[in-house]
Amino acid sequence: MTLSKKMNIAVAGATGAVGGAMLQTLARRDFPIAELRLLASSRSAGKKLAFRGREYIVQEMTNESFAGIDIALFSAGASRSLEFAPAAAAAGAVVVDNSSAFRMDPEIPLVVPEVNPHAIAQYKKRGIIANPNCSTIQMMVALKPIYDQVGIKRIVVSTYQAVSGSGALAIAELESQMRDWAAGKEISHSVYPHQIAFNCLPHIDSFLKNGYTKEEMKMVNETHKIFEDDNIAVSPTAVRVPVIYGHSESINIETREKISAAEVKELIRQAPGARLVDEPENMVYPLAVDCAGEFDTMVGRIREDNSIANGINMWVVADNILKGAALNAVQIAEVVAADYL
Ligand code: NAP
Ligand code: 3JN
Repeated sequence: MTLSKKMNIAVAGATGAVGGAMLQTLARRDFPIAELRLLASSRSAGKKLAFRGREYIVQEMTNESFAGIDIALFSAGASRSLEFAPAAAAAGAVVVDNSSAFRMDPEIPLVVPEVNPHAIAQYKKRGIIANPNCSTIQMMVALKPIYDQVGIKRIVVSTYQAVSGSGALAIAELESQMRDWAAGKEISHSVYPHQIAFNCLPHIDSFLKNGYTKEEMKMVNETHKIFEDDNIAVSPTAVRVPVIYGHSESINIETREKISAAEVKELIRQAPGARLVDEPENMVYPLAVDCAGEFDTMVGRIREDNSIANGINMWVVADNILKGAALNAVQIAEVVAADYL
């Protein structure tokens, strides 16, 4: 996307894992920036961060941080978004928020640019656009062309989520447990309720009364909002696995009309943001280790479900910090800059 006007950009949570990826993504995509303001907590005020070969000093985020800012990219957690995003919007910035704070607010659009870019227009009421949860985003990229072609009745999805989704401390916990295991030492844990090394935890975020976790219900509710269709049945199981970057998903769908595996492959080949990686005969399928650092959502193992009439199975992998968070936010900012400012 070629943008003509330079924007004043604030990154709220610039010292974090997602904030750092936002800076890298702005640089990789040549986003035209006039002024860059890096915001974090008082703990980081004065710290220096590099961007495009220049040093920037991190400032403490306050309600006064947003004067003159065109677009504010938030990834400082939901409570900070609730506290500071309205002030940023009131100061005239368009906020793109990575947290769950506003996702289900009916006045705030929830956007995956390849899927529902038209929803961005609704930002004008509150000045805020929400980025979906990482597990929802990659599923939407893969399912959108199928939804448009034949409709989707039901989605059964199991996620295999990388520890980077829980932040830098979780990466450190996995690495130290691996080292301790190799050294024959006792394994301790603090980020997760159980050992994550050599293990799979069917537990992401807290459990709700209905037996699902919050992470799983985010996938249900966000899918309905993004597809503007509350009739799709969605049943997720979210699992944390000992992978550092890249969420994988096993997705089974029941479509409204019959579609063949060959037709789905053709749709994925043409879908924006998706890449078909599907040559099982050559042992080629999407892998988390190959997705790290990539912008595309990779889709493979596409096959007809042999247990029902209109079913498709697929394996979908994306970099959870990029397409699942930072890249999706920067793509929204690109549309805002090109079409609305
Ligand atoms: P992180 O590495 O822990 O970074 C948190 C950032 O928030 C840091 O820059 C931190 O600054 C800043 N922060 C904390 N308290 C603050 C305050 N009072 N005022 C201003 N800044 C403050 O976490 P992360 O992994 O980058 O994730 C950050 C958030 O992004 C998550 O909480 C979540 O809401 C969102 N997220 C979304 C997805 C998704 O699925 N779309 C995925 C991952 C994360 P200091 O360094 O000064 O503490
Ligand atoms: O666990 C993952 O893989 C994704 C984590 C997302 C996350 C982590 C902390 C707080 C979120 C989110 O984006 O839903 C939040 C939050 O904003 O609620």
